[in-house]
Amino acid sequence: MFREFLQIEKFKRITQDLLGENVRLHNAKLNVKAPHFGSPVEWHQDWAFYPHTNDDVTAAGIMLDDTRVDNGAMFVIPGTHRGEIFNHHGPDGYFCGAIDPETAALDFNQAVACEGPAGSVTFHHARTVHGSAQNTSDRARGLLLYEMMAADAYPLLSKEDWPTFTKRLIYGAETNHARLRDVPVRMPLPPAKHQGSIYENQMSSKRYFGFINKDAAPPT
Ligand SMILES: O=C(O)CCC(=O)C(=O)O
Repeated sequence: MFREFLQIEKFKRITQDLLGENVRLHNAKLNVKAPHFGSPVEWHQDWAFYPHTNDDVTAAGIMLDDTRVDNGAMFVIPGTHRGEIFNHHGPDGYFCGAIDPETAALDFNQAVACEGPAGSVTFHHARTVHGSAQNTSDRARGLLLYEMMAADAYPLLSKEDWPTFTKRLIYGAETNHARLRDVPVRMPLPPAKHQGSIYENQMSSKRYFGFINKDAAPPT
């Protein structure tokens, strides 16, 4: 079913308008925020997690529930995809998948909430700074994310074998031509101490959004 969604004509057309005919899926994931509990996602750029040879890289978010700020809508800071790649390392020097909100030259007041009825779809560039707050409402918030790139954007860091890699091609034709562009890159190295999902990576990061439910440990 998750693969079938990618073949919806309108979704495919918009994605190819953004990335070109040949597109690879990097990852698909479901971020579910339970009522009163669902964790924040600290400010970050997806590009910091998976730099490629060019930045024709985007993520589509499909809202599975009516989404408002109070149930944890994702915020984006417009225009940041044209700027620098922020440091996503903690004070210990390890990658932690989050920007330090106290030192980064970012105006968080410029952030725009991606709100909409269930079924709404957003696309954000991999260099766009984004994040989301805890779900403080009594409604769940599900966000299905497809991270995708032009097929000639090759990962700078990958241990994947060829059959697995090429299986991720979703539109058009495979290529072994890596298109190189002058893009800012900070390697996510040394790797996060807390491996796994973004929630785990960010466990050692400073908090902007905070976690209100002080008695409850954030999900791992
Ligand atoms: O679930 C969210 O609100 C944001 C998720 C996100 O940015 C991510 O998983 O990279």
